[in-house]
Amino acid sequence: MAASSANVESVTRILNERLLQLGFEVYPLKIGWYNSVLPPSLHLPYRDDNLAVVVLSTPGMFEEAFLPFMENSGCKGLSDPIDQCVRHCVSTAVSQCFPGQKVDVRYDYELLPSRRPKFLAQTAAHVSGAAFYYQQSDVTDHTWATKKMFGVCVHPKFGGWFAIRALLVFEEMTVGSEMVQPVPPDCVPTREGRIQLLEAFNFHWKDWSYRDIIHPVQTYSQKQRDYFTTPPAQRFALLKTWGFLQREDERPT
Ligand code: B12
Repeated sequence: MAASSANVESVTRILNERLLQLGFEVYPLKIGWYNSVLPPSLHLPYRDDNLAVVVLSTPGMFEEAFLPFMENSGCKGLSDPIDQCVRHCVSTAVSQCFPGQKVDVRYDYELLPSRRPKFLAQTAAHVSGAAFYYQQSDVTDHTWATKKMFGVCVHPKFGGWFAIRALLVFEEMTVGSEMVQPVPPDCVPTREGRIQLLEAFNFHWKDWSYRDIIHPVQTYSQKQRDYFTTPPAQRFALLKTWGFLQREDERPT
């Protein structure tokens, strides 16, 4: 099918109708915005004017999507339960909202055969305007010498209390020049703030202080904190203490 002009507002509205109540947010972007900041080896193999949507999970996702997913025994096998839940929510929304449309859904945890991630989540979040991506290059005259500091996105409402989960590429939908690239809110504008943020994310990420670099409107609930501070291998045992995974065929061995 030839590419057809997309109504960006209607695509985001339809997705939001399904996903907002599950604790996700969606932000549209053009593939060209993403590819233009990356070297050719990391480009997505689509047209510059192809429509894509980046999907974030907010603090609400745990209670609004994950616990009900576990309750309904949606979790099967040994792969990460949160990843299974996100995949279930996003793929169901896409197939029900856009039946017959070619949509390439890429998840944050998926790797290409080259071992590279299937998409760079932080770059996608930044160019869509969802969350500013603070990188080493955003701090002038820093003192980290030759050390590589990993960058981190900050959401204007949730600070660091969110995750970037998926990129949907609408292979048959294009958008025109009327779609203007939004600038993400620069919520950490000072040099000192950016140094504090990057140091917290790189050297103390386990204490989660980087998440509070701005005053967030909502953070993870105590139950969600308990889940994410539990090492991944012990999360199945924790889920059992919460009454999930009780049926024989769902119990990991
Ligand atoms: C591999 C990986 C890791 C690795 C390596 C980290 C890294 N950044 O390379 C390890 C295991 C160390 C790691 C650890 C963590 N990670 Co991690 N990780 C990833 C993953 C899967 C891929 C990142 C990657 O390989 N990037 C490749 C490098 C080369 O990209 P880059 O540094 O951004 O460089 C590009 C940009 O600079 C771009 N570029 C150039 N110029 C410009 C200009 C502009 C304006 C822009 C926008 C871009 C741009 O070009 C460069 C490439 O050429 C992502 C998910 C994903 N699919 O993206 C999560 C991700 C980055 N991790 C995340 C997190 C939270 C963590 C941890 C805190 C653990 C956790 N999950 O709780 C720790 C903290 C880091 C630390 N201190 O160790 C989050 C970050 C969320 C956020 N707010 O930003 C992500 C996005 C996962 C998610 N689902 O949300 N991680």
